Amino acid sequence: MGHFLVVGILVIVVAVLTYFGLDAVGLMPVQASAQSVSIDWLWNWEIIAISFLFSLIVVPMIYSLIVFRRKKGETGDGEHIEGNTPLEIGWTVVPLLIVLVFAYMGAYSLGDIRRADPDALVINVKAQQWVWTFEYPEYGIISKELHLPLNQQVVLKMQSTDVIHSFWVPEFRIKQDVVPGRVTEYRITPTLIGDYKVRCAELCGSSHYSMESPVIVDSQADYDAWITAQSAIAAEAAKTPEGQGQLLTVRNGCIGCHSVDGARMTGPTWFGLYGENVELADGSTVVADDAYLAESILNPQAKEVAGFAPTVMPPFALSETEIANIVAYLKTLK
Ligand code: HEC
Ligand SMILES: [Cu+2]
Repeated sequence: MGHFLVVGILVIVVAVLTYFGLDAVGLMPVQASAQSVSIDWLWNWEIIAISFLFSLIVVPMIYSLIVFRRKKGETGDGEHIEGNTPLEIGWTVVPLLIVLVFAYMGAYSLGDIRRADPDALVINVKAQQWVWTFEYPEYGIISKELHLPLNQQVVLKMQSTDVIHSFWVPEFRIKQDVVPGRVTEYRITPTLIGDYKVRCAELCGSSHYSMESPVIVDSQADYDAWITAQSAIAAEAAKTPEGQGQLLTVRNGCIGCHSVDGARMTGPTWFGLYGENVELADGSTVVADDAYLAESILNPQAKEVAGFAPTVMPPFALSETEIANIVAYLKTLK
C-alpha cells in the first residue's frame, strides 16, 4: 500500500509540474478573436489531460525501474500475475468516459465558433498561387490587405483559382482550407486591435512560403476611414486606363509574383520594364514594347525571361481593353 501512496502523490506532483511547465512555454499567440476563447478553453483541458496521462505512465515506470530493480544475488523470476478483472474494467471504462466527455466538449466548442451572426460583414477572399486578394463587395473595393472592424462578425467567402490553399491567422485560432470549385466560409469576430498576418497553411507550390498578407484589425472609426479612402482610390483609378490597369493587377493577383519597386519575386519586377531590353532564356533579347507585354500576359510561355521559372505564370483570359489598361499601367512604372 505504501508504494501506491508514494506513486499516487508523485503522479499528481509531476502532472501539476508538467502542466505548469507547458503553460509557461506560452504555446499560443495572443487571443484576437471571440472564437479563440472557446478553442483555448478546450485546448487547456486537453493540456491538463495530456499532463496527467504523461505522468500516469512515466512516473510508475521510472518508480518501478528504480525501486523494484533486481537486487544483487537475486536470480528467481518475478511474481506471476494472472489477470485482474476489476482493473481491466476500470481501464476500459474510465478512458471511454474521458473520451466521451472530450467529444462533447469538442462538439460544444465547434458549435460555439460556428455560430452565425445574420448581420456578419461579407468579404470575398481569392486564393491563388501565391497571393491572397480581398474584395469588399458592398464598396467595390479590391485589396491586398485584409482590414477588419473590431467586435463585428465577418464571414470570409473563400475561393481558390488553382490548388488547395489554407487560410490561417494563428491569433484567430481558426484555420480553413480553400478548395478549388467550391466556396468555403470562415467566420471570425476580431476582438483585439492589431496587425496580424494570414499565412497559407497548405503546401501549394514553389512560392508557398511567400503566400502571406497583412491582416489588420481596426477600431470602427479607423475601419470606416480606410473604407472611405479605398473607395476614393478605386473611384479615382477607374477614371484612367492606367488606374484601371493597376486595379486589374491586384484583382488578378499579378502582384503576388511581380513587384513594382525593383524587388525580385517569383517573377521579374515591372519597375523600369517598359522599353528595356529583356534577356530571354534562349539567349536572344527582345524590347519590352506594347506587343511584347501584351503577349507576356496572354501567353506567358511564348517568350521566357532568362533566370525565371518558365511554367509558373498562368495564362490570363483578359479582354483587349484590360490588356491595354495593364500595359498602360506598366508604362508608368519607371
Ligand atoms: C504565379 C506567378 C505569376 C503571376 C500570378 C503572374 N506572373 Fe507574370 N511572370 C511570372 C514569371 C515567373 C515570369 C517570367 C517567366 C516568363 O516569362 O514566363 C513572368 C513574366 C511576366 C512578364 C514579362 C516580364 C519581363 O520582365 O519581361 C509580364 C509583362 C508579366 N509577367 C505580367 C503579368 C501580369 C499582368 C499578371 C497578372 C494578370 C501576371 N504577370 C501574373 C510569374 C507570374
Ligand atoms: Cu497557398
